[in-house]
Amino acid sequence: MSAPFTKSPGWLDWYRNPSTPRFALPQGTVDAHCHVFGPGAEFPFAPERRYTPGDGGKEELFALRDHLGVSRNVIVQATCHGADNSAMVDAVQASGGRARGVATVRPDVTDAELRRLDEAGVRGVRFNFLKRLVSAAPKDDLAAIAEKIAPLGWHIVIYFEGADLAELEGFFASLPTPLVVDHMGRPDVTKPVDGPEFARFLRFTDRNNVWVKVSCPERLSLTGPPALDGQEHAYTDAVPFGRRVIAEFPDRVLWGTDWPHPNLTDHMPDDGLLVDYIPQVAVTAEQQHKLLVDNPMRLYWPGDDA
Ligand code: 0GY
Repeated sequence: MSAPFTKSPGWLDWYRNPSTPRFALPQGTVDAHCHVFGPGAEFPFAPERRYTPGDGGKEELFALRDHLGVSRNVIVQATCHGADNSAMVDAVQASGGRARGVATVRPDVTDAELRRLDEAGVRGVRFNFLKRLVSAAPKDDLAAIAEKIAPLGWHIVIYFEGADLAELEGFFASLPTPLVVDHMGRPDVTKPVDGPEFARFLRFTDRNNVWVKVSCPERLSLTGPPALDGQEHAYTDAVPFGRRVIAEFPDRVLWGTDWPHPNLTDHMPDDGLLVDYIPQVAVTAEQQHKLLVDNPMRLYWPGDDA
């Protein structure tokens, strides 16, 4: 069956033959930020979507997991599926307990639906503030969702651009659950790591209920991936930001691949090289173990052994 969807013009598909990482991930590593796209023929993309991706289904995600040496995944609802969580939930349920989910829900979601999602393995909702991805949701609606999910012990994943934190942080501070920030709050990595914008982000993070994904150097970087001539390190301009967050908040950082990497326009990362990026920012074995195993296990599989 072929997908009844046409990919957005210029869409870059995920990298088919990722290299084997040179960095050996610790046993029990969690990829705490990835998605599934469809397949569109089975799980149609949402009418309100801002992009139409190529398919990237659960079998391919699980194959990448095994290839990289990852143990578990956190599958975050992608905006191309709107608030229809079927593809994400199907993947979580097919994982045999090795995946958790983060959903998108509307303010009128019922308690019965939330319980169903919880039983399926969902542990949070995502609030997205990127105008190119979603129409702005009224803050009252988001607050209503937050009140509904808080009793389940879930958290809220927040996705915003660094420059928007000043306007949003009062609202974030009012939310009643732990917060998990996507991609380090998307700093402008051409600005100094010691500058006022990132200082604001670090201050915001300096409270106990905020976690940070040290993810997506490929999305933040302007210097880009390693050259084909074998340059040793990738995404060097993002490194100081990742290092700083991990050094300051070693017990509340998470890592993820972001596979299948939506909306990249200039290159598609080799996921093996994204793993090799990790020791550039988590520079000790202790930092690496917290980032990759201890922290995500505490948030998504509390009480379980890695
Ligand atoms: C990411 C980043 C992006 C897209 C989405 O759900 C999504 O569509 O998250 C983006 O375009 O920056 O985290 O995958």
